[in-house]
Amino acid sequence: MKKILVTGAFGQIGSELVPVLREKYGKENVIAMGHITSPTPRLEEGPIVFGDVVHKEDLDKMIRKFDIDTVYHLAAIISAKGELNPQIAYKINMTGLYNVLELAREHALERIVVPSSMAVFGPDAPQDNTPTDTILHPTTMYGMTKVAGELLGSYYFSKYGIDVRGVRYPGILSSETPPTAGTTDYATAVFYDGIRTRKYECFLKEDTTLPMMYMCDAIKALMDLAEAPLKNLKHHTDFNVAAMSFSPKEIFTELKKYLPDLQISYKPDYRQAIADSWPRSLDDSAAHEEWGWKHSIDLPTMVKDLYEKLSARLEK
Ligand code: AKB
Repeated sequence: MKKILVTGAFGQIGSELVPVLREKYGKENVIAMGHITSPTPRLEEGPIVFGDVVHKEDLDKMIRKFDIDTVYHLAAIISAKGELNPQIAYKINMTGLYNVLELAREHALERIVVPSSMAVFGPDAPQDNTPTDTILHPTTMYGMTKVAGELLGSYYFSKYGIDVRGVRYPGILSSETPPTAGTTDYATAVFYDGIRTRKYECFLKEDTTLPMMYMCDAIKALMDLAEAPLKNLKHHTDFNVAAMSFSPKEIFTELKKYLPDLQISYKPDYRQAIADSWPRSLDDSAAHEEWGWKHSIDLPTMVKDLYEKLSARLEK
C-alpha cells in the first residue's frame, strides 16, 4: 500500500484531496502536513502533522517516520498573495519544491505529484484555447515559480528518474475553505458575501473571462494523472486541464437564480492586471490523449452544488 505525504494539506485543495486519498489508500496511509492554518475537522480523522516545507529537515523527518513513498506537494503561495509578498512566494514555492525533489532523490521516492497553474502563461501566449506547449512568459512571481517548478520537475525526471507529475490548474471553486489568496477567488467569495449579506464587490471587471474548474474535477485530474501508466506520458509536469470558462457577470447571473436580490458592484484592483495576463480558455488535448482526462462538472451544476452546500453552512 502507498504511503502518501500531502504538504499544504490544510489549504484549499488539500482539505478536499486528503479525504479522497484516504478513502482510496486507507486513513493511516495518508499523512496531512500543514503549517500555519488550522486543519478542517475532516482532516483530523487521520494522521496530521505540522511542518514547514522551507525546512528540509521537517520534510525529511516525516518521510522517515511514516516511510513515505509518494508526496503530493501542494504547499504554495498563489497569485494575489504572491504579488503582495513576492519574496515569501519565492521562498515557499521554490525552496519548498527544491526540498521535496532533493528528498525524493535522496530517499528514492516513487512519485511526486505537484500542481502547476495557468499562471505559467503570460500576455505573450495565445489567450484563447491556450495550448499546453506554448510560450511561457508569466508576469507574476507565482507564475514564474510555477514555470521554474515544472522545469525542475522535468529535470529530476530526466536526470534522476524521479517520477514527477503535475497539471496546470485553472481557477478552482470549492466549498470547504474560504477563498483568500487567488485572482480567481472572486468566484467563490461571491457565494460567501452573497449568502451572508446579499451584496458583493468584485475585484475584477464584469467581462474578465477565465478558465475555471470545480474541486471534484480538480481532485480527479490530479489523482488520474498520478495513476496514469508512465509509458503513456509524453508530458509530465505541465498538463493543461480545463473544464469551463466564464466571466464574473456570467457566474453572478447563474447565482442570481438562487439569490435573486444579490447586488453586485465592480471595483477592479491590482488583481485585474493578473487576470488580464492569463488565458481565457485552455486547450487540454494533451491530458485527454495521454491519460484520458475529461471534466464532468459544468457551470450550472457547480453553482447549484456550491449554493446548496454553502447556504446550508452559512445560514445556520
Ligand atoms: C490563483 O488565482 O492564483 C489560482 C490559480 C489560477 O492558480 N487559483
